[in-house]
Amino acid sequence: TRVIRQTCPHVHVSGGLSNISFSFRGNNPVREAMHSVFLYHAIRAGLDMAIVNAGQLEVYDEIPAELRDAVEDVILNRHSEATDKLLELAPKYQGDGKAVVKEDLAWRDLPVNKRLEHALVKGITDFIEDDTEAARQAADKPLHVIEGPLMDGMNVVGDLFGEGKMFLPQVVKSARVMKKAVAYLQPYIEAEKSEDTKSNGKILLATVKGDVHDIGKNIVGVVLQCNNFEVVDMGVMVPCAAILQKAKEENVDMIGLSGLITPSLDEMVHVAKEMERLDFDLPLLIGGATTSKAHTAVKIEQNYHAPVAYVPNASRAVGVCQKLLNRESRDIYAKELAKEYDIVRDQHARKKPRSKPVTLAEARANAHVPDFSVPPVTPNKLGVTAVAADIATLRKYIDWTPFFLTWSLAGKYPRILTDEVVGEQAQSLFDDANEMLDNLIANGGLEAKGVMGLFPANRQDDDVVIYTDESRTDTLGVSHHLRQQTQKPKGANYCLSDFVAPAGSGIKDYIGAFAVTGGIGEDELAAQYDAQGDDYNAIMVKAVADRLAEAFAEYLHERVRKEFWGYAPDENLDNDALIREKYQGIRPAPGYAACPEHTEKQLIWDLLDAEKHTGMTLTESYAMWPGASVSGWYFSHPEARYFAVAKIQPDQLESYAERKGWDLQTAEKWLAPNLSD
Ligand code: B12
Repeated sequence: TRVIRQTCPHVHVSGGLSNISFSFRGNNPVREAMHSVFLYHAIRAGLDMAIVNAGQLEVYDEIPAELRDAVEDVILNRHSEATDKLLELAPKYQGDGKAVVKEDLAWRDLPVNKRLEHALVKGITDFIEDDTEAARQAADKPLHVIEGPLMDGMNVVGDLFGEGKMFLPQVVKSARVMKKAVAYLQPYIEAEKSEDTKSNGKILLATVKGDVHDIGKNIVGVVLQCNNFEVVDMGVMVPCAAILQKAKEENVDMIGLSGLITPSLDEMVHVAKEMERLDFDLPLLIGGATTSKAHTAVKIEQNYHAPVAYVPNASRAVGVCQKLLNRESRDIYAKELAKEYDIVRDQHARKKPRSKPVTLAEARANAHVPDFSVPPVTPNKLGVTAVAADIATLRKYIDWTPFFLTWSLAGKYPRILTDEVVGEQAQSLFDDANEMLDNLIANGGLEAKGVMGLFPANRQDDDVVIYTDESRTDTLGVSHHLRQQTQKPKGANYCLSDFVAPAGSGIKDYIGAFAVTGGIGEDELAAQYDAQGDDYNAIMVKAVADRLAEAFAEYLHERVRKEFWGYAPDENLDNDALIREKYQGIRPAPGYAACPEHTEKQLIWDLLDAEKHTGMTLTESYAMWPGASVSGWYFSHPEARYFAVAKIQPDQLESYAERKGWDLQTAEKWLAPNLSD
């Protein structure tokens, strides 16, 4: 690895780790020790990524010295008898790693500081109050327990995470232990009215105005706290002025912004411009699913003189924050960033579209023309229907794969549970999520609500006119769509409206709309967990609510096909087939690639009276509250399919603006992600 990195500095190195320990299958303690030792040395030599079971990794410093030496001799090929020695030693450590850990309470005999460190590293809450009390009695002041052994323990966690020796769910569990200890000490600290603790630095985190998503931000907050940063978390939908005022009040060292949907990108640009206008000099961190290095370089960074760092994930956040804290390293890092962004901007400017643009007229002439010889099925239940669903029902419709991604564990469910690399960690998370679902079903706390509507409709150019009734004379609303605008030598230039029969054709067609949430009560539950210092479950409840929202969308779509619209009454698919979309029809969601323009959700709200039926609301950026929500359209035609609109041209921008009744500037704002810069 070192030679590769030295010879080809821009080359990255990755590899599957388990291969090195294959001959020790059945002996997990030895395998885990081999993985940890290999990672420890390989990361130092420049390894960028390894494929490894995060739950099957011993912490390097905690491998018994005898075993570590023997493993190191083999991995580093330190002498000719290394293999024989390890083979000799291995049976001593034979046994199920899990059972060993469970039974081994030897750490309880360690001095209290070491017990606290062990509990933090291993995420064990069982004895934390007793140990914290013991540490408090031994300390001069309760605050010293935090500043001393607890911070020391968290520094170990932070270092291990930074070195790739611990993984995200483990770190979030460590944070829970820390918070429990701090909560235990709080009354004693307050009684003494002692001063604040000293941290590495203070970071303000906020999800920008108009956006409601906070799982990613909260994960970043936990990871930063584990590295002894003080986090001022302002929550979601935070206006720029409030962020900047708080930053001053709290005298923070940097500001971190988060956002999930594209309208949040503009808000981030606004915050950067305001920081410049108001003479701020704090570094600005940019993160969240919709952000990117390219957007940060092209749209944000140039508006603000101080460092602006795009941070792709939580594990990168610590390193970036550390570099930005100290003036000297900040200046060096700022130069690196500036250089990197110059390159990104240059690449962006020179980027040519993969296929040539066509005019809107040409694209329309190459529209998809579905076969309407079989007339569309008339829905069994036209109009608006509120639909309730209990969590026990929705649970059966959950697609679990994205749940693991939320926790940075990659792999497809159910295979991920037995995966050689991440299996154990995935199983443990899965068990925790199911325990939470059992609790929610038994005790309530989280509610799912939904509404759907089916309406007479016909296509009018690229839009779909939705009628009040079958007479098709009065318009209830117009659903606006965008058409693909690049050359398609082999296929059509798709637009969602293509899948609806045109007005004037005499064909009676229909469209559906839906809005569902799995998150009524999620904010309150998360706040309760937060108040108990339990970040792990605060994040877990939102991750579970997100799954329920998507499950609800799946469940409702099935009922629409079989019952409410009834165009596929005999459909009989299991959850796996549903996840693989083996059914007729689609349910594109505004914001996704086939209908990327977010304001269209307002029409869905108006058509369905969604707020009245579900309590769901839209923010000024058209994010839905609660966060765990999905909305979209139903198209029933057998040829209906998903596609990406991608970049559009000025003629379509103008046409869309006119159809929406917008000026060009407004159209440019909402269609920004689909316009060439
Ligand atoms: C799961 C998911 C959902 C879940 C909820 C996700 C959630 N609560 O975060 C549900 C099903 C509810 C959902 C709904 C919707 N979604 Co969605 N969703 C996703 C998906 C598949 C994964 C997102 C995720 O959970 N990632 C895991 C979390 C942990 O990662 P993260 O939030 O990015 O955070 C990490 C980093 O970004 C970073 N980070 C985050 N914040 C910060 C802040 C700082 C300061 C720093 C340093 C770092 C940092 O660190 C975090 C941890 O590593 C993405 C696609 C994708 N692959 O990203 C689409 C995606 C985010 N969704 C999208 C859309 C459009 C929607 C909907 C509008 C669709 C609709 N009409 O219903 C709704 C909006 C919901 C609402 N309430 O308004 C778009 C958003 C972009 C856009 N076009 O606007 C995406 C990108 C899909 C796409 N390709 O178009 N979605």
